[in-house]
Amino acid sequence: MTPEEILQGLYDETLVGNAPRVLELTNEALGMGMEPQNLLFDALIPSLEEVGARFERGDFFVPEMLIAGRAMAGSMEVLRPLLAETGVQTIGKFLMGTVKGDVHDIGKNLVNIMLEGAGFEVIDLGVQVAPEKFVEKIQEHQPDIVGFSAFLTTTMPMFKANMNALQKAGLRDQVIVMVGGAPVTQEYADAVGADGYAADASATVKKAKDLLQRKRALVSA
Ligand code: B12
Repeated sequence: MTPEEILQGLYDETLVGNAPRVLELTNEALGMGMEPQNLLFDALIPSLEEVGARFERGDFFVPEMLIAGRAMAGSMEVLRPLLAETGVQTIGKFLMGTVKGDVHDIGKNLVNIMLEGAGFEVIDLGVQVAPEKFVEKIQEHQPDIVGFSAFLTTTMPMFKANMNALQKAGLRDQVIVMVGGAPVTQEYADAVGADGYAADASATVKKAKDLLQRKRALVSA
C-alpha cells in the first residue's frame, strides 16, 4: 500500500469502527517509516471529526461514536510510546482529568501523550473526576499545572465548580489551571477564571510551558 492508501484506510476504518484493521494499518504504516504524527493529524483526528459531524446530522448514533472512538484509542496505544519518546528531563508536573459527568477521554489522552513527550510528568486522574477528587489529588501530588477536560456543553460548567473547590481548599494560588475540550473557547476559559486554554495538544504543550515559565519568573523575581 502507498502512504496515501494507508492514510485513507485509517480514516475509513476508524469511521466504521473497525479496530482490528485500524491497528493493522497503524503497524503497517509505522513499518513503512511513516510518522506517528501523520497518522494522527492526517487520518485519525479528521475521521473522528467526521464521526462527530455525522452524529450531529443524525446519520450516526452513540454506538457508532463509541466504536470509532475505540478504534482510534487502539491505534493511539501503539503511537503513545513513539509520540512520547523523549530524553528530556522533567520540566514540570501536570495533573489532568476529565470533569465529572463526562466520559470523553481521547482528546485528554492525546494531550497527555504530547505533554509527556515534551518532558512533563503527567498524572492522569481519568474521567468523571469530581471537584473533591481534584482537590485531594492536588494536595497529594502538588502539581505545577492542573488541567480540566470537558467535551460537552453540559459538563463545561464543572470548570467553575472545580475552580470554586480549589478556592475553598486554599489551593487556587498554588496551581496553574488550564481548561480544554472540543466545545471550550478562550472566552469560556476567561469567564471561569482559568489561567490558560488551548485548542489542541500541541498548543497545550506550548501554553503549559509558557505559563510555567511566567510563574517561575514571578516566584524568583
Ligand atoms: C468519540 C465520542 C464519544 C465517545 C467517547 C469515547 C471516549 N473514550 O472518549 C462516546 C460514545 C462515549 C461519546 C458519548 C457521548 N457523546 Co460524544 N463524541 C465523540 C466524538 C465523535 C469524538 C470526540 C473525540 O475524542 N475527538 C478527538 C479528540 C482528539 O478531540 P479534540 O477536541 O481535537 O481534542 C483536542 C482538544 O479538545 C484539546 N483538549 C482536550 N482536552 C483538553 C484538556 C486541556 C486542559 C487542554 C488545554 C486541551 C484539551 O486537545 C485535544 C487533542 O488535540 C465527538 C465529536 C467531536 N467532533 O468532538 C462527540 C461529541 C463530543 N459527543 C457529543 C455527545 C452529545 C455525546 C453524548 C451526550 C451522546 C449521548 N446522547 O449519549 C455522550 C455523553 C457521554 C458522557 N456523559 O460523557 C457531542 C457534544 C455536543 C456538545 N457540544 O455538548 C459531540 C461534539 C458530537 C456532536 N457533534 O454532537 N462520545
